[in-house]
Amino acid sequence: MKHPNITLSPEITRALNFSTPVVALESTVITHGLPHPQNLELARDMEHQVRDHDATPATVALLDGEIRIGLSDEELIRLADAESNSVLKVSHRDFATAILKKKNGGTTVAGTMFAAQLAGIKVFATGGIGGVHKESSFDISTDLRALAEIPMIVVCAGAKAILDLPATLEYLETMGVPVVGYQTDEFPAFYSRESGLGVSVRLDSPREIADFARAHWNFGMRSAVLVTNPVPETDAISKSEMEPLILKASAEAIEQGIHGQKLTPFLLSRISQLTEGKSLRTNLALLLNNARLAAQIAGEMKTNKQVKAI
Ligand code: PSU
Ligand code: MN
Repeated sequence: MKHPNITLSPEITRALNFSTPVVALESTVITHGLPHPQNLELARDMEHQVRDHDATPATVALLDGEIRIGLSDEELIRLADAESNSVLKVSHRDFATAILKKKNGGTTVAGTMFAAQLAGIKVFATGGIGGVHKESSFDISTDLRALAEIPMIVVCAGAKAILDLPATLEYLETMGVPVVGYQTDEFPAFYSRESGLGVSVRLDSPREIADFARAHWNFGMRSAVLVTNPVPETDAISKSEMEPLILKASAEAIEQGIHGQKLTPFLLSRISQLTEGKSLRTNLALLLNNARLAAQIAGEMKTNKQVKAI
């Protein structure tokens, strides 16, 4: 794949040329979603999880205005060490800014999907997708538009619980995005395994998910397949425990006038403080759990003989 602004690492080029499994990983979680030094450990651990399950990790980010797919350890360190106000949070509208001003940037779910599809990557792991915010129903993450428009399997632990989850699910339904529950009938709520909301289909194995995605795309659909993978029970925090803390953090955000790109990072870090770090551990656990499942799905996308280029 040749694109003037995109550079693939030699390892990713090889994996794509030989059609071996590749999993895209986002980098906003490194630059804006987690504190230092957990962000660097997480970035490395997610790559390990993917490798341990026989796929190649393709972390996507912007370095000096160049879109990079597949990073070296030095490059991961550069991103993780950057102060969050010196590095951009790159979604669709921000690519040109980063390219023109030669900036470093962490790509969001939407930004990562956009870059990964240009390289031909079909499977992507994140923590939780963005959605419709509670604080303002006009604050709708570009992640939802990307899910509507980009054919890719996106593995997450549901939408972040800080969001208006019913509105987020309604939006996905309107946009024709299937919401798969992995071994569950219930839409997971990021920190919690339960939300009281349903998924559009339950599937119980990576193989079934790969078959489902092929059926969706071979039939002509162009949207993503959103796979929701509940956080492991040992790391989950119950909905009833989370709810008052989320309400408190949300009220503080309104009081302090925090909105736009800053809202999600503010809420995540405030909730981590309010739970004395417990929610941070949950966030790390669900990210690793998603990397693992994504690698297994990527393996199934490649091993099944019916694979058809899309
Ligand atoms: N998952 C996490 N932590 C994060 C994110 C996902 O565990 O910080 C990031 C993703 O990059 C997602 C972004 O795209 O949060 C959503 O930001 P916003 O609500 O501003 O669109
Ligand atoms: Mn937003």
